[in-house]
Amino acid sequence: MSTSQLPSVDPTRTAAWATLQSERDALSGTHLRALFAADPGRFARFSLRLHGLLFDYSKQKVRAETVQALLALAEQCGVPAAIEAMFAGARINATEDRAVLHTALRDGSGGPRMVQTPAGAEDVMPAVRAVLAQMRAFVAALHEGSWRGATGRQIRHVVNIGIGGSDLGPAMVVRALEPDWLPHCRVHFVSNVDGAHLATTLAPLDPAETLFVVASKTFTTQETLTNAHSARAWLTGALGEDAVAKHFVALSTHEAAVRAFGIDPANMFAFWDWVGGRYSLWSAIGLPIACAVGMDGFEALLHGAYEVDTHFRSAPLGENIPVLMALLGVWNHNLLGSTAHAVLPYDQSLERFAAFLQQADMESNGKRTTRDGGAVGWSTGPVVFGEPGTNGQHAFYQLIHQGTQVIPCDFIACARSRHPLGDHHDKLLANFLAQPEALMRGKTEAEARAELVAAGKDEAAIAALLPHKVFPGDRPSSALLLDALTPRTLGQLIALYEHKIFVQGVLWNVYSFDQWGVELGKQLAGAILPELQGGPAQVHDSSTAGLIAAIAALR
Ligand code: G6Q
Repeated sequence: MSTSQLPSVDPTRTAAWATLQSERDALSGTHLRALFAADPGRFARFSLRLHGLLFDYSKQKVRAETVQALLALAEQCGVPAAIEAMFAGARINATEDRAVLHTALRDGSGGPRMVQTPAGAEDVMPAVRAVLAQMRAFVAALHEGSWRGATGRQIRHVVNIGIGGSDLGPAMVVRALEPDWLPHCRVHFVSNVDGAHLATTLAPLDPAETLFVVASKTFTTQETLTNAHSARAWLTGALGEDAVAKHFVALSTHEAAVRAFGIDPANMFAFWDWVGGRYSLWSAIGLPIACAVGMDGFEALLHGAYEVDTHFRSAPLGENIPVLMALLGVWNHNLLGSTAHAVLPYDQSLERFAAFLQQADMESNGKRTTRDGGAVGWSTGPVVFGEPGTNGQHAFYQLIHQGTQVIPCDFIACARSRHPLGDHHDKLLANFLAQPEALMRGKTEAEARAELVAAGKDEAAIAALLPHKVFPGDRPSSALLLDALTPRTLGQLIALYEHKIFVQGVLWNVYSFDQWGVELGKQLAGAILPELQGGPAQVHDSSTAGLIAAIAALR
């Protein structure tokens, strides 16, 4: 294992942890309402601005002393050194012996960015810029029509075939940037090995106008290769073998496998082992984004992320938004005991954001082994979930308001809509503001009683209804307010969460950039497949064997 792994620190044995436990006890009898009432400057004290973006954490259950203790925890767990190690290209993904350098993909400084290799330090920027130039030329050719399909027709549909990190990020971004889509070319995503996904996507498309982007870092992923082979059969069935050259490109780190599939390496867009799958939308994996919004749009996305990278690397911890997001998450999860975290964008364009974050967060920090190979003695990583508001309000918010568990929420909104329509956006924002206020304040018995009296209820009805109408409040949330959802602000938003996740991994003393659980899934399905296809039976538990037999009987 690399010697440049991050040091292993038990967060619960730091002095700051003990202070935080005292803070928890000190705050336990104090309602968030009281914290607001006691300090008219609370919003100003607990909010930060960055390039037009506002982060408000004043509705978190903290006071100044709590924040000080959280910042001390970051220091004592080595967060500043870890940030620097990541940006310096150290091989901090120690279990895979790799650097973590997705920030280089969006580095707009014009300077070098070094990756530490066993042979010494190497500047990655010439290769990064070369791929960006290759992407720019390809996207221009596609949109201008100089890259045409095998029959000479212009490409109207780009189908990205990938899964996990090679799907979720680009799919989320393309969906989010719908107002920026260029005309004449639509981008589609196929990820699931369920044949329905490919079949229903291809059904309305014409092979002569369709280009496939096979996105796979390893180019060995079963689902992606299965979909890619079926897509190839669909294409060659209509246009012949020679059509592959004009209808398939690859995004990968694995040139030999791309060649073996039959894609000319000239049509391959490379990236590198220091780009983690779930952090790869900034790399060649972002090609479908560039196809959808153009290369200028893609570079604006990179620029937004670069602005946050600069902030993350240079801002003092107390003014550092991703660091504070991470620390508040640890406070809620480890000290206050919440087990879930809701991400609630009041923006329909961000309908895939929670799904993207689920992977980024839960695959990164869903770990139980410390950096020195021991068992963690603290909880790592809440369950992340979410849906756009206001839809979620009519579904699962009930549990957030009145359930027995406290679920901290991130409320995300844009001040301006890209789809202005009557007073829709005012109503959306009214809900974005009302929900966290209600979670914070709750509704006291006296307030609930007054409402019931005003509604004309008699005393018996009031007595029966009152316990159900009380809301405890004191439920924490943060707000992220953007100007409008553009490539640049979306880049900022994603990078904030990426760095939050990184800091939490440092605090929880886990390796955030491996994913052995994903690898396990890849192994297990590969072992069972031959059995489903008539191969010899293997030894399984009785449930798995029973299910295999039942499938065979049904087919
Ligand atoms: C991401 C994970 C995982 C990966 C997919 C696809 O961080 O490693 O989600 O992205 O399994 O892998 P390939 O890109 O290699 O096909």
